[in-house]
Amino acid sequence: MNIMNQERSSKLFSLARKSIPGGVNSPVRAFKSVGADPLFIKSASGCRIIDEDDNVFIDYVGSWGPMILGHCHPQVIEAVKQAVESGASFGAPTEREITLANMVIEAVPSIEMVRMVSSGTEATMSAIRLARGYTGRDNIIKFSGCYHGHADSLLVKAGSGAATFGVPDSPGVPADFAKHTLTAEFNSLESVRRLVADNPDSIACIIVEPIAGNMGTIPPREGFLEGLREICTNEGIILIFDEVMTGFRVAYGGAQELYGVTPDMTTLGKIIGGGLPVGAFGGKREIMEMLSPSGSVYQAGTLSGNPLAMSAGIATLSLLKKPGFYQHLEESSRQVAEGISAAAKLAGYPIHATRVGSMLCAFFSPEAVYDWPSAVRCDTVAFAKYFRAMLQEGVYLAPSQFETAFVSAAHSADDIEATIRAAEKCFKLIA
Ligand code: KE4
Repeated sequence: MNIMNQERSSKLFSLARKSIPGGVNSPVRAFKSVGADPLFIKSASGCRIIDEDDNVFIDYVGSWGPMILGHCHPQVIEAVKQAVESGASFGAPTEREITLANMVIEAVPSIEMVRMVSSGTEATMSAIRLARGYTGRDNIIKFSGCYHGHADSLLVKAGSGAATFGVPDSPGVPADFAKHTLTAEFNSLESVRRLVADNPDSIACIIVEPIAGNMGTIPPREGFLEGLREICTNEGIILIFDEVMTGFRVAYGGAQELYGVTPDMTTLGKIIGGGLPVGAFGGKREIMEMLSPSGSVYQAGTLSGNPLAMSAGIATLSLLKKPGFYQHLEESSRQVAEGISAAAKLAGYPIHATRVGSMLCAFFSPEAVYDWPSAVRCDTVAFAKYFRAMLQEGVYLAPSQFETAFVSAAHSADDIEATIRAAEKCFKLIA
């Protein structure tokens, strides 16, 4: 196996660590969990990224989800170029914001009104505040292994033992704050029912990734989402689908279209910005109109609805709307997933493979993975070895067992073939 040259990336990484904590602007990029130094990327096109040492990779991270069209789609580039020539930001309302808002509302029927922000974290943080303001309740329920960004109320892990209250999952989160976040198990309605029974009339919302994408890719079990819907309806709890990752990814109308379950609020991000910083949260009109300035729940943002990001989002969604887009993506994603599973089987290495649309994951575990406790039993050392070997073979996977791989419309049959050949070599290495 050729050992690729990483000289310039290594030099840049040591430079970066002098001025940026950990040398990166988001922790997972540091490649810490896969025992390697990060590659510094200088350009990308289609499904390929090129690092500072001119190594070329087939990219399955896609900027963690936004690049569903592939990198540098000409129509997205052109839209952003045109927008920036008229001004980068005004801090005033623009027509583009109405256009993208209406595209989102048309795509996702449960969204009657939507507010644009600049990240998924802002979207979930604001949606939770709005749910608390609308219900007058303080507690929220999230799920182990689900990630909704880094707002204080979401950096919380399940309380120890039988304690239902959350405890901080990061220094800097006050215990008084964390105690309002209750943690259930993904795919376990029983764990939700227990928390609701133990905390009557005090839960403002349940926030869930309808397809968990931040502990690897874990689909909802039959009846799980429907059960959450029923509990929320019966208890007056706001059901928030965090579709920052799944929105416009698994269907044009997101996971709620795929599974036919309607939340009260939805958070979005990633794809709706086409690679530029965007988040959004939306839902029922009566809830959304409680937001300032029409209502009393405060939320704001200097660059919310930024014209460049709106332009990239409008161009992206216009292309996703085209007939046949998701059918094509489904077929190529199926080929990638089946090819990687066959490669593991050929090498005699047991994996548990999951896929929903163009979100996929190979769990390095001989047993089924359906929640955080089963995900955390994966062999992360073996995954790290596989990741490094795939990198050497020119395939850029997410640098963590607990992430999702994304297929884009730009992944060709040849790219998929090359990926599968690489997987065959790499699984043999670790078997
Ligand atoms: P951002 O604040 O990173 O834009 O979005 C937070 C977020 C919210 N909800 C879901 C379902 C998400 O997946 C995310 C962010 N996803 C991670 C990737 N697993 C972002 C990558 C990173 O943190 O660098």
